Amino acid sequence: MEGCLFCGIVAGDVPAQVVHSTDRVVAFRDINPAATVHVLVVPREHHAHAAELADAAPEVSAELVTVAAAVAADEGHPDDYRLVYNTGAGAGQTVFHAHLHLLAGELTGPLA
Ligand code: DGP
Repeated sequence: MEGCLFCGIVAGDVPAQVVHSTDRVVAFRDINPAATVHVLVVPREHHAHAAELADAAPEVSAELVTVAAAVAADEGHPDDYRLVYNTGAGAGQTVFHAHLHLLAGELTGPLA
């Protein structure tokens, strides 16, 4: 989607530290980490938020969780991590391309 930051990252037009990618999903480090491990897992296809993604592509929605688990394990936290979706500006969503926050290790700041 034109003008979407995370579509730009998925396309490789905006630089990001990508840690995992599949045909349908990309995972990259959050630019403003709130934990020692803070990775965003996003669908390649644009959907505004988690519920819209789950409605349109439930299998991709599930894949975000399995990719997050794989990244948590790769980062040394196979059994202890948090998964967060902010949905709506009132809940702190600032980028309107669905993204799952993976947080592990020590919390170092608030989630935007
Ligand atoms: P949310 O507040 O749930 O919409 O989370 C958006 C997250 O995106 C926030 O934690 C900061 C992160 N973010 C914003 N801009 C960039 C960027 O240009 N690159 C990366 N890697 N992360 C970004």
